[in-house]
Amino acid sequence: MKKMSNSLSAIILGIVVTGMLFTGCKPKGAGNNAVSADAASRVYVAPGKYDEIYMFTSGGFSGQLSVYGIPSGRLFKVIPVFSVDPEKGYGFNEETKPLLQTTKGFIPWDDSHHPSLSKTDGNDDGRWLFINANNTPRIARIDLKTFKTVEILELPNTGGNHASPYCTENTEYVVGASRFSVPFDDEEMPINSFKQNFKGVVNFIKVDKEKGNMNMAFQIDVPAVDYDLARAGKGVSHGWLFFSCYNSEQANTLLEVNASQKDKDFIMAVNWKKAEEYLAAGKGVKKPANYYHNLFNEETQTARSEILKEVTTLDARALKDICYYMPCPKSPHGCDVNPTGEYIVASGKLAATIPVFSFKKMMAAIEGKQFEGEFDGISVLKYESVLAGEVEKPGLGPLHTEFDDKGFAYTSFFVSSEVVKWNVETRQIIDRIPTYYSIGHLCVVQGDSKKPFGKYLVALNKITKDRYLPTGPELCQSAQLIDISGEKMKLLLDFPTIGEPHYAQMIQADLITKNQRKVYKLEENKHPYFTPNEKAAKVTRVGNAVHVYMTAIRSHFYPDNIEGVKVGDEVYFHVTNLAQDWDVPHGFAVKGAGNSELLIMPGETQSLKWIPSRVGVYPMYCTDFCSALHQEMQGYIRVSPAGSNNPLTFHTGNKPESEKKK
Ligand code: RUQ
Ligand code: CUA
Repeated sequence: MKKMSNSLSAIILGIVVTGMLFTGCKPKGAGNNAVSADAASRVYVAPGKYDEIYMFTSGGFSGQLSVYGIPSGRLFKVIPVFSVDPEKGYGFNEETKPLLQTTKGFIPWDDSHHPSLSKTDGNDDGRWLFINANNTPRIARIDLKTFKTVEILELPNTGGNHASPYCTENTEYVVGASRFSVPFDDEEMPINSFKQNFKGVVNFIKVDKEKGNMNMAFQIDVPAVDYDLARAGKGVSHGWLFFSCYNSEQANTLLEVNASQKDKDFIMAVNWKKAEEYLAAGKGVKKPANYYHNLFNEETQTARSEILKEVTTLDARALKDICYYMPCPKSPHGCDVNPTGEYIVASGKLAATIPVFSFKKMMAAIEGKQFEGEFDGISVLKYESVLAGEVEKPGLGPLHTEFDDKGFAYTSFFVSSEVVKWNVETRQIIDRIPTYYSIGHLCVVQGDSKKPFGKYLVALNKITKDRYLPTGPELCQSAQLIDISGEKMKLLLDFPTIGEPHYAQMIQADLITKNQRKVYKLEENKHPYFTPNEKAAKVTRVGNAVHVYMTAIRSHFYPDNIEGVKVGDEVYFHVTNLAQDWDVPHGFAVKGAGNSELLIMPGETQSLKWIPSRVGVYPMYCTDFCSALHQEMQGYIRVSPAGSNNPLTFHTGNKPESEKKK
């Protein structure tokens, strides 16, 4: 979005708002005086008290997800998802490396945009959170019992998984669609044959009701345009999905001009229940594909990758009643569905109004064949026949809309830097509040569910300018907390975010806290290198592979002296944390190791691979301050020359293990 801002500005400056320098524009009323008098007390969470709300914020180009408390704006945690994280050993320890495997190899980074909480009956159930990788198309699942990434599924034949990952009403599916239509994976052809050869794809990923495991159910082949954002229908529109798309010009170069030619692009309505019927009737075609499914097993505490070779596809051009296009003014971005499921709000970035579509009218228009024609084999409904009405003169550069529980919608305006509150039924504007500066997404607590909690809204801003102490050329991204409990919106708090906060989801805290896991029980640990107690600790050698079955407990490792390792050995430290108390992790690090530390939760086992390249005596130690004698939690590994005959010995305390046994 940050990059888009330049091109967007060129167009908007040229054709809409001459003279308005939008990236630097300071909305009226900017400054501290815009904050209401009781703001401090509204966001103050006294020491030892809990926040009322969790906010899960995407890290954008950091590839991660961060967890905040609301209303305080306190940062609790950064959960690594698509990017490696040495702080947690994520992508460095042997257990999590498979999560980042793809058909393009091990990928240590991605760009993640849209967190999506799992739903039951259209409401956030606090079980899992899904998030998309935009660059190398994948969807990840985070388990909210542990706040860990436990699954990543690659999406085949997809470019730029941006319209993703949106959950249907009961998390039957999460979906992801091509933002960059492409030829199939591993096919190359002239780029200017886009119109003839490139393909758009919508992925439907089935989610297991009990475990949450993802499975590629099917793909729908759709025309090659840029699918941007999506929402599932709910209530009356349950069974449908709505995708915004731009570039119906099907341009493949200079999109800022070439994809802004037409007056209208589309919202694509997808009848996924119908798609299921066609699949059951055998209309799916199995096609070869190539993609990774990486799953973390809670029992073995280890991720495994499987490579999948097939995908079932449905052709939207042949199966006419799965997909319909609704014309939508000027490069729509956000596509949001209100709590009843009746209204679909589409925000055209370059449009002067916000169209609100009616699901009821859409169904009647389909029934009555109110088509204005076809686009690339897909029926296009008549704009007037599906429109409930338009919000007139709402602001400049509308992007995203969320809802409260009182029938109001809140739309973000990137160019005019504001949030606008309007009535969903009458489409009258009720209030507007400036944001500092250039808001992208916004979120309301449970604001995409059937039951929003209309107390807070967070504006997720792209540009910070003068709001914080400067930090060199790059300033932090910023969130702003807004009170939406009354008729007038009130600014309460600014707080910085980690990475670019594309989207966030907020949820009432008790829906998450009731499921928290505090420790991993030792008796349930099925890790293949689990060491249940110090007596079971050992060091084994098979060829040049040395496996250290190690334990950690306050405040020592067992063993803490190891000899007989040789240069060029592949040493694996499999460290089990024997603690069974909440919040007692141990860390583990070895001098010169080319990866990261381990950070091992109570009852967990993690493995660090180390190939010593030089002779020496190498200290190792605990990196997480775990007790008064944490600093003493240390040891040594002696590394001898490659051909040496030093036997493998290990111990903690004075007697070497070899002597104790005598
Ligand atoms: S997109 S605002 Cu993924 Cu709107 Cu960023
Ligand atoms: Cu264990 Cu510090």
